[in-house]
Order: sequence, then structure tokens, then C-alpha cells
Amino acid sequence: FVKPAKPLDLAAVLDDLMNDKPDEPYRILIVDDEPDVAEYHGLILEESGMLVYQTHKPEVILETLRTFNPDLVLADMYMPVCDGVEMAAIIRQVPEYLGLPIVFLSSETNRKKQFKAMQVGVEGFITKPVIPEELVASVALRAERMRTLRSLMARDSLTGLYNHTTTTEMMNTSLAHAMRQQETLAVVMIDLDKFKAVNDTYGHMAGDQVIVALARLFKHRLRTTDVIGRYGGEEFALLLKNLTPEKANQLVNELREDFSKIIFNAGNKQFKVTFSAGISFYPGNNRSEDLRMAADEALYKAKEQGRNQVVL
Ligand code: GH3
Ligand code: MG
Ligand code: MG
Ligand code: MG
Repeated sequence: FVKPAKPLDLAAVLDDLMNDKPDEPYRILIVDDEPDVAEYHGLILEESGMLVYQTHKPEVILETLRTFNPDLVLADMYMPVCDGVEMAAIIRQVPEYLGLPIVFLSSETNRKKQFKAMQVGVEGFITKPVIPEELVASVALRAERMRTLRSLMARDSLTGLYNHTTTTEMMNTSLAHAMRQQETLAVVMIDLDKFKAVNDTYGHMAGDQVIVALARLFKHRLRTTDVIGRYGGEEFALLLKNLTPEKANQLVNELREDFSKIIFNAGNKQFKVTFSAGISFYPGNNRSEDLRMAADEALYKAKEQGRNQVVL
């Protein structure tokens, strides 16, 4: 089996730029009332390196989707309790799963019945008995597209950093992780100083350049385990793992100094920009909202005390 040539994958390009973790296997959920059939198809997909979870309970599909979070659902069309079309209709009612590929594995060749399934948003049909290469190829293609979509939705297009929604989610998961592992977590809120004046004086494009440059500095200087998010237009959030408050403070101050030295060009004019930062810490703040609020308060203080500084 030869993987078909892929078109330019913007998300993968962004991911490479970010030095993200290596590709994880596609996650495939197989729904079939007959365990032997599910087992057989599962083996074919696992053989090609995919991660497969099998269920014979379409009636609790939403719960399974939440816990397994698949890139694609491969479902039998006919099941006694809740048939495939009904199940697909349930999945499509959840906005989060609008893009999730659903493929039917079925011996159904009746066009009318297939059409009914397409109407609820099923991606395609693979007829039984399957040709293993065909099964792997059609699943891989769709799962890859899902991955691309997910990655694009999670990131900000200007900088490639995590967007607001993803950053907030990661704040929750990072805190939970820190609590479980008895590690520390620093939340850093960063806001560019007098940025409105930068836009007004040098233009919006020059302003965008500044945002991109700061994102680049963060990517260069932080560890791959740290989370970098564009929290708002000219606001950034960093999640730094396993640092003492002193070390976190020192690191952010170094970033602040390095950034303040960058000379930007707009036409024939040159200018510099600074940022202010507030840091909060776990342990000390034990809920994600508290961490966020404490970092916001520290940032506010940094602004009030004259900007271009870090408050812990
Ligand atoms: P302060 O030091 O108090 O933060 O002052 P400020 O001017 O930075 O704060 P304010 O919130 O008043 O203005 C933020 C400005 O950031 C307003 C907006 O034009 C600009 N901004 C937000 N997002 C972007 C963006 O994506 N690109 C550019 N170029 N400017 C942006
Ligand atoms: Mg069946
Ligand atoms: Mg702001
Ligand atoms: Mg600002």
C-alpha cells in the first residue's frame, strides 16, 4: 500500500514550524453490533498503524466520542438497537462533531437507502466484504483531513500559536496535570504596551509584524512542553511547567528585555515596542479561573506601575 501524494497541508506546516510532538496515529472508532466483524476491520486498520476502539453500543455514541475523541467513525449501517443512520443523525446534532467523518461499512447497495444516509451527513460507503487496501486508504484520507481541520481550528492564522479557545482548554488540562503529577504551573499574561499608538503611528501592518515577531521569540525561547497562546489581539498567554516562581519571573524578564531590543521597520521609520506581564502560580491558585484572574491582576499592576515590567 502506497500513501497517495498529499496536497499542501497547512496545519502540518504550522506544526513543523512549532516543533510540535510527532504525528500521533489516527484514532478510529468502529461501531458494529457484531464483534467478529468489528474485530476484523479493526485488525486491518491497526496493522496500518492506526489506533482503533471498538464499540457495539451506538446508543451511547456521544459518550464514546467524548472519551475516545476519534478522527473518524466507521459504522455498520444496520444494528438492532439504533441503526447507523439514526446514530449519524445524533452525532451531527452536536456542533463540535459537524466535521467528524462518518463512513458506513455496509453491504447496502440500494441507492435510495444510501441517499438517506448521505442526507444526515455521512461521508461515504465502503461495501462489505472490504478490500483491506481500500479500507485503509479511504479511512486514512478522511482522518488526515479531520486532523488538518482540527489543527487549523485550534490555531491562530497570523502566528500559528494556539488561539483563545485552545489556550483556555490547555490551561484547564495543564492545571489538572500539574495537580496529578505534583508539579508547578506558571500562567503568564502578556499585553503589548501602548500598542494602539504603534498602529496609529506606523500602521496596522507594522503592528501585525510586531505580533508575529513576539510569537517567534516565544517559540524560539520556550520549551516544547510549554504552551504559547495568542489570547487576544495583542495579548498572549504562556503556560510554563515545572519552574519555581523565581525562575519563571527571571525567564519572562529575559523575554521582556530581548523583545524590547528588537528594532522594527515601517517605511523609513524605526521603532521599538515593549510588553508588560503578570504571572500567577500553582500551587497557590488552585482553580483555572483563579490562575487567570491572578495573572490578569498582576498584569494590570505592571501596567499601572509604568509598563515594560513583570509582576509576580
Ligand atoms: P496598554 O499599554 O494599556 O495595553 O495600551 P494599548 O494601546 O496597547 O491598549 P489598548 O487595549 O487600548 O489597545 C490595544 C490595541 O491593539 C488596539 C488594537 O488596535 C490593537 N490590536 C489588537 N489586535 C491587533 C492585531 O491583530 N493587529 C494589530 N496590528 N493591532 C491589533
Ligand atoms: Mg449489523
Ligand atoms: Mg490589551
Ligand atoms: Mg496593550
